Amino acid sequence: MSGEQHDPTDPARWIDPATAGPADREALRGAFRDDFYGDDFYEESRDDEFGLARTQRFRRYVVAVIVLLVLVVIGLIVLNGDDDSASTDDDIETPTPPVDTDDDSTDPVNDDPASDDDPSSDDPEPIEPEPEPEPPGTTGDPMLDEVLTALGVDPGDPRLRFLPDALADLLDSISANTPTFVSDDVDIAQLTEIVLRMSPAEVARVFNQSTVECGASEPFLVVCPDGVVDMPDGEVLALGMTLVAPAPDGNTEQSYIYSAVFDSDGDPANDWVFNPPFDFELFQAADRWYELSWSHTAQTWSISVSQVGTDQTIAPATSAVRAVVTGNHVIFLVPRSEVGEGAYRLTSFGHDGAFSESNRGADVSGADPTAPLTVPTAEPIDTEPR
Ligand SMILES: [Ca+2]
Ligand SMILES: [Ca+2]
Ligand SMILES: [Ca+2]
Repeated sequence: MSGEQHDPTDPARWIDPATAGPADREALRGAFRDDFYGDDFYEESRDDEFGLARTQRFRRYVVAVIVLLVLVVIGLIVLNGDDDSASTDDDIETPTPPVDTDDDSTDPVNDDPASDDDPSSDDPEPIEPEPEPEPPGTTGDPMLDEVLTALGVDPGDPRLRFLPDALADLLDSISANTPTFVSDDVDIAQLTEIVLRMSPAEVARVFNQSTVECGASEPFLVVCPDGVVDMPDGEVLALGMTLVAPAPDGNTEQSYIYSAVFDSDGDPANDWVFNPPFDFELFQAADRWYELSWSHTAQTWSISVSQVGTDQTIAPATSAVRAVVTGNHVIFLVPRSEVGEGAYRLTSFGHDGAFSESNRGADVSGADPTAPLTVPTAEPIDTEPR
């Protein structure tokens, strides 16, 4: 390349168009090319000056675009590579269980037990749903349910023992007689046998702090003997009879005696022996009895407690007994401590107030009063507030 500069003002470069031949014109065009595009371009583009010039610029653009694209691609690769590495890390990373930084059970230095008990710093304990309380059961008799609930017993408890008694099986205290007073409020239809097991707190709550208050009339009648003492804790026998008709509360024509009788010591020496001709004497073979009486003349309920001696003497006894009267039910609540094993019989008796042979009738648990007393076999139930 010449590097030669062309002077456009040089008169030598001017030609006379009238005389200039093709060679002169060519020389002139060459000079202009050099002026506009330089010697290099002239050298390189002598075959196709303008096309090659555009090609050179185009190449520069292409190179620039390629470089830009390469940079963009590299950038994308770098960015994508970071994402890939992150996801790869995630893929291969083994999850680490959360560390309880407050757990000092293995840290001999930090032995502050209070810190472990801080619910705000520990993972929350899974909350166990409160079990739904079992709905109370029922005996099918709302009045009996009410008494059982007051005693702290679920009326649906399967340990309650219900024993049927024959209907219309009244008798007289002389087996040869036909009863002369026959009434549904004497006829026992069902027996209830429950053994309550009561803590000091429970006997206090139920018997000695007014839940089953002596003298109460609502929601059921509670009858106690004169000089009644506090119910001791331990087992309490709840022995009931369900009559065919409601108990005669308020009856003005007839008197009644409902009784629970026991062999209180298992010793036959003091058991009551009937006097002839009363071979169906209701209390035979028992040495202690609890008599709940309705007096139609006094219009009162009362309980007397009697103990038989070895000489067949009958003496009043101090007791914690309660009797509940409600609807068709008469229920005796007798502390086990007063009756030993508690071999028992329940009796019902209606009379005219004078035990007249012409106006009396009775029923007993079981077929007749010559049958042996029966020991309660119900499984004890721990009472609780309900
Ligand atoms: Ca009966
Ligand atoms: Ca005895
Ligand atoms: Ca009977």
